[in-house]
Parts: sequence; C-alpha cells; structure tokens
Amino acid sequence: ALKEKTLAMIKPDGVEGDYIDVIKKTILASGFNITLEIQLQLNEHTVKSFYAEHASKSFFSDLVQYMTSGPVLIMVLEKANAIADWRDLIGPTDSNKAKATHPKSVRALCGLDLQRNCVHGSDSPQSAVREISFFFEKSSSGQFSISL
Ligand code: YYY
Ligand code: MG
Repeated sequence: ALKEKTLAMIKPDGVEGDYIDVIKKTILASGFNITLEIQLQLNEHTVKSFYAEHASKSFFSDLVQYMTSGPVLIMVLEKANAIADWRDLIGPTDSNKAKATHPKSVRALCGLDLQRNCVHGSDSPQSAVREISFFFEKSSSGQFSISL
C-alpha cells in the first residue's frame, strides 16, 4: 500500500509528564517511521493559526493558553494508512472517555482530561497536508526545515 504522512504532536502535558519516550516507542512498535521531529515552544499566534478551525469555540482561549504553557514535540509519521491509524492509536479526544472505552490508547495512557489530552493527530488527508506544511517546508535541495 502507498505510504502516507500525518502530523503528530506531543502536547505540553505529555512533554511535561515525561511521556516522550513511551509515546515514541508506541509509534515505532505500531509500524510508523518518524521522518521529522522538532521540539518547539509555540507562541499564541502560532497556536491560534494552527487551531483556526476552533476559533469560535468556547474552549478556544483555554486551548491557546494550554498549548503555549510549555514545549511540544512535533513529528511527521509515515506508513501506509498513517492518518487513520494514528487517530485510532491516540483514541478519543477526551482522555477520560479514552480511559473508559479505549484503555490501550495513547490518550488513555498519557492524557489527563478533555483539554490536556497529551497528543494531536491530523484528522484527514487535507489536514495532514496543511499541518505538515504548517510546520515544515521542503527546500529545492529536498531538505526539510522548520517553516515558522
Ligand atoms: O482532533 P482532536 O484533537 O481529537 O479534537 P478537536 O475537536 O479537533 O479539538 C482540538 C483540541 O481542543 C482537543 O484536542 C482538545 C481541545 N478541546 C477542548 O479543550 N474542549 C473541547 N470541548 C473540545 C476540544
Ligand atoms: Mg482535531
């Protein structure tokens, strides 16, 4: 099958809670390659732009505050069916629901609640393209660099 790329992020609670190693092991054990990664402290402007689809939601300002509260680890994951498979692996948005219904998911194991759910995953092929190019750009030499 054709390989696909998706954007994964370990959010501030995941980095703070020391979950980077266990999440990376889970990623690799599930057959993904980590083709790019960078640890970054996001600023308010970047988070607002990344999560623009949620700008009108009541939780938006809390989300921006949380996402800027500490560093994140951004990764590009690659394998066949990477987008759907990474979403399956992370589980439901609400970590409390994940603990109840998807106990082996990353959000069940590492997340704290609905907001502090430890990881991000692109939700569609269009989102994956947008989100990967949001953080990374490919130069004419084929090298990737950060695009912020
Ligand atoms: O794609 P996913 O991360 O599973 O959820 P989204 O509905 O896109 O929401 C993005 C982000 O916002 C979510 O990971 C946590 C936060 N959030 C929240 O704090 N409160 C909500 N009611 C819904 C989402
Ligand atoms: Mg989403």
